[in-house]
Amino acid sequence: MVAIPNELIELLSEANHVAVLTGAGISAESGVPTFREAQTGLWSRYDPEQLATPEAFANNPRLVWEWYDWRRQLVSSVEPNTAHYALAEMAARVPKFTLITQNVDGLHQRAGSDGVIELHGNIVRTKCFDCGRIAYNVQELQETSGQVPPRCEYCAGLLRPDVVWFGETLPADALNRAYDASRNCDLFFSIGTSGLVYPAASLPAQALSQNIPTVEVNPQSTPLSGAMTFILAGPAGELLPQLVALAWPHSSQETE
Ligand code: BJW
Ligand code: ZN
Repeated sequence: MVAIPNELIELLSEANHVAVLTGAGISAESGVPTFREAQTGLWSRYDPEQLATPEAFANNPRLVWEWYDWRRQLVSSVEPNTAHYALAEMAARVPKFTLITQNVDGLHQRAGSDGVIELHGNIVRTKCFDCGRIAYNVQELQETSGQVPPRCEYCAGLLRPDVVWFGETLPADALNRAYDASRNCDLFFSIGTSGLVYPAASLPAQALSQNIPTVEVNPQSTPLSGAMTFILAGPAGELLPQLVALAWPHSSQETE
């Protein structure tokens, strides 16, 4: 059992602005595989890092499309877990709350979180590899053409998921808002991320540069751990509900 420090409980219950960065680990307890832990079944022989690149798509668009199709189906078949719900509840308790995610699975939104800053896009959306336009009728395009991936209605370019691959830039507005929140919050959480992928991994350092206390929630240590003010070394699905219940002992029961 991981002990939650009283100092952290106090900081959270008194915070005016909490900023949270999440990664794949927060969805692990929903059954969504993380990036850098073993994948299962059909896709176990592929390295996700090798598939999440424009080069991989250019070399083998069908393989990459089918991998995302598999992940899209997987994500739609699972439910948000207690960690996603605890963050939605935290948002309702603090005056200002900024939720920044690297995840493309939409599980925060399905747990009731509003205004989520999506740094790496969303797997549900599809766009054109060439002209960048969003495609809305992907299923229909696929069925009528029989092409995998289907092609753009405007320029006949290949369609791809609207996510950010290695070497691609993050949406500027999302990144600016994430930097701003990380520098201006009074408590910063890094939850379920290996802290290996930039620029997302630089957000905790932004908070620390302003002497803002930082918290890592992760069963494993990461390159960020050494700099963190608090470490909660365990699964987010257990620790976040505990933390919320300790910070707001009376109110959390009343609203459920
Ligand atoms: C639990 C748990 C439980 C398990 N509870 N926890 C600076 C330095 C070095 C390199 C770079 C740099 N700046 C840019 C780069 C290059 C590159 C990069 O970072 N490379 C590094 C890998 C070295 N970055 C980029 O290319 C980015 N673009 C960019 O910077 O553009 C400007 C530019 C352009 C051209 C040249 C140079 C600069 C884009 C990065 C895009 C990342 N995209 C992906 C795929 C998204 C789509 C998809 O989902 O398919 O995003 S890769 C993948 O990694 C995905 C994730 O969002 C991201 C982060 O992974 P995450 O979430 O941390 O997952 P894991 O699996 O790594 O970790 C899970 C953690 O959970 C583990 O720690 C577990 O212990 C933990 N856990 N169970 C809590 N129950
Ligand atoms: Zn196009």
